[in-house]
Amino acid sequence: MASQAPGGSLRDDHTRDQPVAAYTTQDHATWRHLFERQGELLRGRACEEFLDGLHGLGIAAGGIPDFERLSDVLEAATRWRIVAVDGLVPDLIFFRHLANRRFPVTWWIRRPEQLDYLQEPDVFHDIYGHVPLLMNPVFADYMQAYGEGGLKAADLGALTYLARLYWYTVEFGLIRRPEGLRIYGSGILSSKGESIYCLESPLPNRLPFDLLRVMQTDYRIDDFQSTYFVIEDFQQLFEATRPDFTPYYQELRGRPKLKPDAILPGERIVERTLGAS
Ligand code: HBI
Ligand code: FE
Repeated sequence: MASQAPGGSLRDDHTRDQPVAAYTTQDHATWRHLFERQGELLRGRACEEFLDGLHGLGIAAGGIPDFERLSDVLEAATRWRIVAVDGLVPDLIFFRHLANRRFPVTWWIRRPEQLDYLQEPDVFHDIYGHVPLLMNPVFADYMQAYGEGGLKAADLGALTYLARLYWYTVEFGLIRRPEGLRIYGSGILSSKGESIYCLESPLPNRLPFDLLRVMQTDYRIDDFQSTYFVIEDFQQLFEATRPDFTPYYQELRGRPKLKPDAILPGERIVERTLGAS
């Protein structure tokens, strides 16, 4: 990472104070570049809720934002706050933060040579990709329910299934709108190439969201997705997480894992409708 290693100590919940002094001018320039590039791309591609959240947070192109300031705005809207972490944290720690309406945000930013791709989340992916939708009350409740579900899934040895749900919704989800498909997944919103590919390429399958089908489907972490799942609205996601998942996990244990590009007999592909449908 370009930012210098932070000074302060790491707390036992894997959080630290955001090391704002560690950011270099290059780091802020990298933020500006990514922010402006995605801003151009996402008009007409990102869902309105994302654009409204980004605007509501007052995140500027200027440079890497202050997490405490963003948390004050976010907390007033949906009672979420941001906590700074060094990168991916253990599942249980992650779920516990989500269950308490704390979103873990990696504090450092990618190097200039990583502008188009990096494996693990950095501050641009987490702040720009994830935080704006936490301003939406329904999605904010879904994310807390997901965290609570994760703690239960851990007890049931069912984390693989729940990781797929996170991947195909929070990270790579699409939503259907009268004017066409729109993006809400953070992994797409923070990626130049995938913001275009997910809506316009004929290659990937786009399937209607189905909870069990999602949790049965494996995913790729090193390339664009082979399948995107399309929801009708965030309420559908939130409702899907209401029931106790124990019987779902039971059912899934009896089903084979599906490859990322699988299509089952009779499955309906959602059409690529760009602009007026
Ligand atoms: N940690 N900081 C961070 N960010 C994530 O998105 C994250 C994580 N740990 C685990 C994890 N995601 C995945 O296992 C989710 O599917 C839960
Ligand atoms: Fe993410």
